Amino acid sequence: MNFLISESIMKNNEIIQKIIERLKQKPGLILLHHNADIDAVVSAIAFQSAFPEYRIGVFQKISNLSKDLLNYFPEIEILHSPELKRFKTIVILDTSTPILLGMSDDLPKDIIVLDHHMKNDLWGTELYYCDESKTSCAEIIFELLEFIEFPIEPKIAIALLVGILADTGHFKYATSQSFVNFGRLLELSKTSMGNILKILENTKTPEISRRIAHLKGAQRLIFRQVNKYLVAVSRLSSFEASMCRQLMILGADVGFVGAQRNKQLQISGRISTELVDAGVHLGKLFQSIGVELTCEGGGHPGAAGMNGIGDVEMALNVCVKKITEILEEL
Ligand SMILES: [Mn+2]
Repeated sequence: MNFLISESIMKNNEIIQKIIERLKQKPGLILLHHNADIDAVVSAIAFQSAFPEYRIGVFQKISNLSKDLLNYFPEIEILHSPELKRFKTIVILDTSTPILLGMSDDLPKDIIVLDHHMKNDLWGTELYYCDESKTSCAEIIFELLEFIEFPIEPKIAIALLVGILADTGHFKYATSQSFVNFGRLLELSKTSMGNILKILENTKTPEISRRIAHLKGAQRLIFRQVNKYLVAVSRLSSFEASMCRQLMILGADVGFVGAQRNKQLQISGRISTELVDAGVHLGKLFQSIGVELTCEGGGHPGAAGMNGIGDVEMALNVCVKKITEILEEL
């Protein structure tokens, strides 16, 4: 037994064995959240390398950054709005709740879910492995491949490295285990750190639509000061998560960006690492606001989101009110 095998995999050995058994039923589909980010896409690429009879699918679209990354993996094909019935097994990666799949079809009962966001009971499947201690889904897939002793090719290692780098925010949210995994993958990748950084750097094309969204978001920005903290809020119809990052760059300690799409609301949020270190967990905050507003909320301590039916203006007000209460206590 490999002594480096993740503790979490060992602790959940029973469920992992069941998942491995279920994966034998082919053909299968690897399903990603809509607007699939880099971590989701590289996780799918690595997963597919070990399970070639699985296709990769997404409802709606993958993110623009992921599209750029796929230039490095021209052989990868992504199915758009795949017909679920065609597949015997469905594996959902990097997706914390069903609504994030962006689809209306009913999911089969025995789907497999592999995730690293906040654990919840919305999936209704027994084959749910969620390791919240991981800063990327890429690490979960890496550990799983190691566990089944699948030989990881350099190109797959590169994909996973890019995923870890992206989801840890260039290691800002990395744990010691992320570094262990990163180091081992770097060795397997037979390439340099510089090259990995370059790949991720090249995927950052701020296309004009994104830059226009940022500038509009800046125009509509409002903020308030709570003790020594700055809370900034804006509204856009797209690129909310990206705008949230811009708010942080501008100096906000907390950023919320909301979008209203017909009856649907979507809110992205971020808080500074200082607030995370002080014990604030934005994912948990969104989860509790979600319960109150009958939306689905969740995510990481520092970056999280919420969506559902409702009025975004009202929901943003609730977010600001709740975070203000927290900040006043600090
Ligand atoms: Mn992820």
